[in-house]
Amino acid sequence: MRQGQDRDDKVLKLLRASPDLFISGQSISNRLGISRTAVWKHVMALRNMGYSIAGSAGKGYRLTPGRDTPFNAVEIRSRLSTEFMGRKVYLYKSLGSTNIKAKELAGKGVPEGTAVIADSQTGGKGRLGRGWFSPAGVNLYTSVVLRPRLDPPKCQGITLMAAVACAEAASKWLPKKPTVKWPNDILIGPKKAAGILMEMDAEADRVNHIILGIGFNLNMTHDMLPKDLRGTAASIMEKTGRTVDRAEFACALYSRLEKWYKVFVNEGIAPVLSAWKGYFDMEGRPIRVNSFEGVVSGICAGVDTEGALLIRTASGRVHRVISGDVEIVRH
Ligand code: BT5
Repeated sequence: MRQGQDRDDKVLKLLRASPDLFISGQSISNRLGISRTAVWKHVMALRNMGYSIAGSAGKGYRLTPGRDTPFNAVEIRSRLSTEFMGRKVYLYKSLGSTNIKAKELAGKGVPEGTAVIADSQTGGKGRLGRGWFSPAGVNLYTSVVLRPRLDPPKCQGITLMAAVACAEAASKWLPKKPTVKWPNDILIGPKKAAGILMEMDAEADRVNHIILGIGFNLNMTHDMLPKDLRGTAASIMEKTGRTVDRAEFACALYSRLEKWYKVFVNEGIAPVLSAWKGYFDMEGRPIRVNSFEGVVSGICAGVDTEGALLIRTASGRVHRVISGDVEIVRH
């Protein structure tokens, strides 16, 4: 890391606050408590990242907002309004999996909320050994490190908490709110737009860390998809026709994650579940659930107070499922 690199985002933030206006080097230097030479170095670094910053002797510097904002850690930090979620962010051009990198960082003791982003993943992970299709330049693939002081079994609710955060963040870009599919999918219409993968490292009565991984399809187009996902995957841009600024989306997501994580840790799962139900439209519909105990078909009877899925079978018996895959049965 270049010395002082962590201030690039502060200079960017100041320049962005007055778009199309010149701010003098002296004023930036006074506001950030750094020398004018340091200001100049930050401006040079930002230009190298692709920002268009005009400099004029006697007037100072002016940021010309570009059509394509660079997708990098400085851009994210300059837009972030959270206390800890995403405050430390590592962005890579390509990774095997952001969950694996975040786990490695968690082992080194990084603070709670540390985030990893990859522009593309070569081995993006789904649940149970499945994969996550992660092409470059279009979507968000991120993992955050959490260290809740909760009993490990209680932490299952973190997947539902993340689903609420994802749905709430995406609602800002969508004409109609997305829906959630128990336990870890966000859907746009009937198609999957995001998946959540929570991995926990815990002892009997305490959590060492949780890696919360989220893949959100933002600007991916249908022709990019492999054949097996063509009928089932969707992206926000496909729905709206408008490109989603990935840095802006990442910041919106971290802000909702911080909000709902605090609610979950301080107040428990009840308020999270009541928000989650606002995005859940499967109740009363015929479903088939594949879990460790086998396949159960019936009518979705909602979720219980712990977030487990309930299915009423033809015999009238209600099954409770704590993990599994749900398929909506269409007649
Ligand atoms: C999930 O698993 O939905 C969890 C996906 C989590 C991905 C993120 S990306 C950042 C972080 N780092 C990682 O390595 N992973 C996390 P599951 O419920 O098992 O769903 C996986 C299934 O979704 C696959 O078998 C495909 O059918 C489908 N799928 C794969 N890629 C997709 C995509 N981009 N969009 C929609 N569906 C996809």
